[in-house]
Amino acid sequence: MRRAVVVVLALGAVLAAAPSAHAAVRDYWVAAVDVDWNMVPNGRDAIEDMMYDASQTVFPTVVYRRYTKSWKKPLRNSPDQDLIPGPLIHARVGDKLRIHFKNLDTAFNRPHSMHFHGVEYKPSSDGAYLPGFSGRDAEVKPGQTWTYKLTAGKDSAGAWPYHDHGPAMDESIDGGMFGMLSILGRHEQAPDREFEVVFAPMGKNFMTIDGRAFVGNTPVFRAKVGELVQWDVMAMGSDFHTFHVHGHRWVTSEGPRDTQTIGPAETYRIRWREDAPGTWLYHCHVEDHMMHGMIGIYRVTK
Ligand SMILES: [Cu+2]
Repeated sequence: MRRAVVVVLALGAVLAAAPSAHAAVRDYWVAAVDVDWNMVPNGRDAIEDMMYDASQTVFPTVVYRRYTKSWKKPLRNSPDQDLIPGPLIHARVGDKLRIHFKNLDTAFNRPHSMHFHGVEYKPSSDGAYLPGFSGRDAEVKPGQTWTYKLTAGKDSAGAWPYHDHGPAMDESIDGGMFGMLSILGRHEQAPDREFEVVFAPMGKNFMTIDGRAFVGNTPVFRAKVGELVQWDVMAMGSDFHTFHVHGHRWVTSEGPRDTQTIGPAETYRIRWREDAPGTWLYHCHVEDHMMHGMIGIYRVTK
């Protein structure tokens, strides 16, 4: 009798771990929210030993924030990260996504939208403003809502950008209205750790990762030896970047790399089985970008 219970429990665990055979419908509740964002909360460039005043590092802007159903309560944008990039939207190939968007921007009072890369949708879920052609999906006015209906297709596995494509797209992207979709294959193993790295220039003088500049402000990513780690890398803005991680290599279609170029709205997903304990740096290897803040710490413990 007891043995039968154990078998049933074990089977239950296997079923829970395996991806569902049936495609899911995943609902995300997202809002455009105005915030005062600080790019350098500790006021310091630790490597150059320079200090910054809040008047140089804080600016008012609009960002995407995740909410509970019907926008009742704010949520963290992802379990591990809650900086400038909007909610990390997860799906598997075959899933349908319903992204319920509300514009809560009262500071700038601009219409906003969400435009998604890498997934299938009808024109009414494109979110791109074109005077005379686009509809309400492309200019959701303050206080209004729109639901974007997306499908993760056979060629949708990977990391993808989303961003404001409304009438104020340029200001919005400069200010951080972007985020990522993270899509796994139908039966692909999920990583143990997922790190979101978004390279973007901000303000007049800063080059940020996830909206933060300089070691001590940018995200500290953590993993343990043996874990499957995944880096979702993206660039937004008008610059190209070269993503580099110390002490590690990864395999691309052109062979092993430890530095890889990424341009505006491009994305890639890098994976490795972690085997190198220590405190490492990750950064953009464009020297000028690194000096202006695009650098952070990666901690691997045994
Ligand atoms: Cu760069």
